[in-house]
Amino acid sequence: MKTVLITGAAGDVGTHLRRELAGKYRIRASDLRDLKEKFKGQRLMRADIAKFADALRITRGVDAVIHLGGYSVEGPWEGILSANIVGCYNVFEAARRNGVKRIVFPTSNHATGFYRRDQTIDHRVYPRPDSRYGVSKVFGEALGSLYADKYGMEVFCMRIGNVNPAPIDKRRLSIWFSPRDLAQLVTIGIEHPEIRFEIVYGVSGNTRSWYDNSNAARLGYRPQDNAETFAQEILSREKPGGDPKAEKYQGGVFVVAEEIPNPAPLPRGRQKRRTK
Ligand code: 15L
Repeated sequence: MKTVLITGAAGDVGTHLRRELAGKYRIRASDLRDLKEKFKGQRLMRADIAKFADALRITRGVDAVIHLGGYSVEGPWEGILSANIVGCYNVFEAARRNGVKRIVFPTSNHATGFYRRDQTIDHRVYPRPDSRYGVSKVFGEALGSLYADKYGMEVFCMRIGNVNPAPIDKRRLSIWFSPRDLAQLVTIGIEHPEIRFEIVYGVSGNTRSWYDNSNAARLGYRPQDNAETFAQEILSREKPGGDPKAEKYQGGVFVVAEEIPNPAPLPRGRQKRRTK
């Protein structure tokens, strides 16, 4: 059985993934925080990926890394810089030094959030980040490309939409990613024998999708869920209005917001240095 490190394992996506992959892989769960939900055989390795020594410690002896750790929304530059730029670099570099070849990098729809909602984009479009957070995800994709080309690492980038048991609003009808589809795509990222560097969209088979996800299909992805099942219910409670710019672009409020409440707090001691 493969040993798989999940960074940011205490977050929502990490928790869904740990539940879905339990028993399939030996999961090493790493986070700054306590795990809200615990699953049999999964132990926490507490780490701050902004510290290189921690990144080296957690990546030792694993077969693959799923690097979820970091800021998961728009926020102050300092938090993004340390968790998503420095932290991401540390995880890639530590994995390389420890001889870990395979990295699954969950990037985000916010790497391309400034494409309009009337556009369909595929994995070859140039990035159009909608936030500092989106820029940090583009950085991670670029780093993955460098580590694949220069060091022969195998990097699978998933531009994730929104992971939830069900879509939560109209925008998410286009980008919803069910937990079981997430697990299927991540498994492809870990197991596919021919990954060098790939970008795919981490979304279910949604009728209203903004993505041509043919690259994921080429690698064997067959989503089982479609947000359309929930469309009537979601649309009936959707309130009209909203910021016209947010409504126009795929990234929604990320295209206008300077900060969105962050589910992953900064490590103690760094909080005072937050800037707005
Ligand atoms: C993301 O990238 C975030 O990590 C997540 O919290 C959601 O905000 C999601 O995008 C989204 O666009 O709904």
